[in-house]
Amino acid sequence: MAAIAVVAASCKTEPAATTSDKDATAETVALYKNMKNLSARGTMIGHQDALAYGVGWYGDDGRCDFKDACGDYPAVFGWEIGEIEQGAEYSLDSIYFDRLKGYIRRVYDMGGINSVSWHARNPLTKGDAWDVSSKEVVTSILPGGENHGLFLGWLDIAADFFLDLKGSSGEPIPVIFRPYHELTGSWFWWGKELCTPEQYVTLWRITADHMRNKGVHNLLWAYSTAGYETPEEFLERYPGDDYVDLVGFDAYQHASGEEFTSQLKQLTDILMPIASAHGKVAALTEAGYEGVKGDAWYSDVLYPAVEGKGLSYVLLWRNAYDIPGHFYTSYPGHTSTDDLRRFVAQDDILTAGKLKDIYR
Ligand code: BMA
Repeated sequence: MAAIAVVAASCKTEPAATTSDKDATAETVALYKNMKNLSARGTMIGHQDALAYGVGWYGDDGRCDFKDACGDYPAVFGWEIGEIEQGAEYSLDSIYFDRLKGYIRRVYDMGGINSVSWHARNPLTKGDAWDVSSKEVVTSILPGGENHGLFLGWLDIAADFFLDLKGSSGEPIPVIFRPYHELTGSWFWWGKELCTPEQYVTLWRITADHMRNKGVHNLLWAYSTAGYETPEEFLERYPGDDYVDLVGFDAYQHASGEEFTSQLKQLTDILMPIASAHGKVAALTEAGYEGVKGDAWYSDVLYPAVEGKGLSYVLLWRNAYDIPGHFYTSYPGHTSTDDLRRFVAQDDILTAGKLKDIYR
C-alpha cells in the first residue's frame, strides 16, 4: 500500500522547473521558474516590436503604442532578427540590430521579458523566409548538404547576437528564442510540407547544440506551431524535452470574434495537457486581430479565451509604421483603447508593472 501511495503522490507532482539547457545561466533558470509560477497567477500580455515603432512613428525614444494607450508597458516584448544571417544592419522589419540590442537591454532593466523570432532567408534559393519554391532546402542545410557550412555560419551570427546581450553586471540577458515557428503550416521554408519530421527535429537540435557549444546559455527555447487538430499533430515535430522550454502556437482572427475565441480555446485545450506532461511553459506565442476592430476585442474575444487557462503569455503582433491598418494593439485615439485599459486592469492580466524580480 505504501508503495502505491508514493507512486500516486509522485504522479501528481508537476515536473521540476528545470531548463532544457542544463548549463543555462542563473538568470535564465530564474526567469523560467518565475514564468512557471506566474502562469498560475495570470497571463502576461506581450507586443511585438513595442519600443521600436508604432502607428505613425518610428524610433521615437521611450515611445510605445501599448503604454501610451493603457498606461503600462507590456510584460513580454517580441523581437525579430530576420536578415541578421545576411550580415545586414537592420532586420526585415527595419530595426537596426544595434538598436535592437538596446531595446532588449531596456526591457531587461525594466524587469520585462524578451522573445526573439527569426524569419531567416531561404538558404537554398536565397529568397525570403516565405519562399517555399523548393523542397530541398532543409536537406541542403543538414549535415552532408551543400549549404550545411553556410547555415552553420548563420547560426554563428545569431549566436553572436545572443552572446552580445549583456546586463549591467555583464550577465547574459535571458531571451525566449522561437525559431522555425508555425511549423504545422507550409508557408515558411521549414514548414510541414517542406521537410520530414526527422529533418525538422535534426534542424532544431543542430541549431540548439551549435549555439550551446558556442557558449550561448541565455535562451529559453520555444516550440511554436500554427494550427493543429490533435496532440499527435502538435507533437509530430517536437524536438524533445532537452531542447524545448516553452510550447505554444500562433493564431490570428480572420473570421468572427466568437469563432476566434472558440478556435483559441480548442488549441489551448490540446496544448495545456502537453505542457503539463512535459513540464513546459505554455504560451500563445503570436496572436491578434489586424486593426483591433470594434471597441471591445480584448474583453469580448481575447479574455474569454485565456481566462483561467494557465497560459504564460499572449504576444500581440506588431503595429507597423509603414503598412496602413497593419496593427494589433491599441494606440492613443483608437476605438479599442478604453477596452485595453479595462483588460489590463484585471488581476489575471499581467503587464510589466505587475512583474517583480523575475530574473532572481
Ligand atoms: C508578418 C507581417 C510582416 C512582417 C513579418 C515578420 O506577420 O507583420 O509585415 O515582416 O510578420 O515580422
